[in-house]
Amino acid sequence: MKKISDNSRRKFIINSTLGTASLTLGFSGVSALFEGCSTPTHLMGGSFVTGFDQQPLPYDYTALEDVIDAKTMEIHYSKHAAAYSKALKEAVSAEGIQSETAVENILAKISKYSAKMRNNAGGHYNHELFWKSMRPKSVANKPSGKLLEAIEKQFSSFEVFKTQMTDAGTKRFGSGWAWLYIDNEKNLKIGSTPNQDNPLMDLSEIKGFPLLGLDVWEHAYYLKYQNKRADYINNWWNLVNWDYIQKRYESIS
Ligand code: MN3
Repeated sequence: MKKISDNSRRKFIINSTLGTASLTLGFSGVSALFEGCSTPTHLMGGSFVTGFDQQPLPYDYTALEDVIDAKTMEIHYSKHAAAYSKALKEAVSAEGIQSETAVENILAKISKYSAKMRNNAGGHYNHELFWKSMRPKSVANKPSGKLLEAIEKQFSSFEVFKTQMTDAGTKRFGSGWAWLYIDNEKNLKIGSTPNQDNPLMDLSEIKGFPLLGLDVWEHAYYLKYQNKRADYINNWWNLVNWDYIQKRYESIS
């Protein structure tokens, strides 16, 4: 990792756009964006920095059809998630936050901001992660390498891990998310949050860096699964893009 003095690093970040900073400085530079926040800086991974705009969906609305129908994907991405991004930008403007600020940086201090900021910074971040965390259905879908080793060490097996995260999603009362995240001691953990909260938020009961998030709001599954959230979750495991989750893990471990 390239060493950059604290002073020049801060100066560079102040003077540069978020995109340039994350591309040029990698992990150490992005970490500096979070200095002074309650969330540990070492947990903030490399190029995994989120801006305020929605990124293009990495596949067609029909691509996940076996598990999530195209209509649900279209409404979820183009209505629900788009609305979070739009409202986040309104909240950012209302609170005078600079346009190059990382969403992660806002989440780390979310207790200082409005409910509108909390709901929409969380909603935007969570969905940007969610879309990238999926890909068209593949059989025998599981992680490998260092992430698989860490999962097996922490949860005894991949199957036990899946059961526990499925449980976290199924039992979340009302709307929210289930998470695989890394806590402040760099241990893998499973947990859930209500509404659009996530482990990056300073006021969250579970704290750390999210690796994988599962949306269990009814808007994510109701057209195809109605009240059967457990069926949605069981099928959803076939969609997880473990290559991407492994990259997130490797960027901070
Ligand atoms: Mn959603």
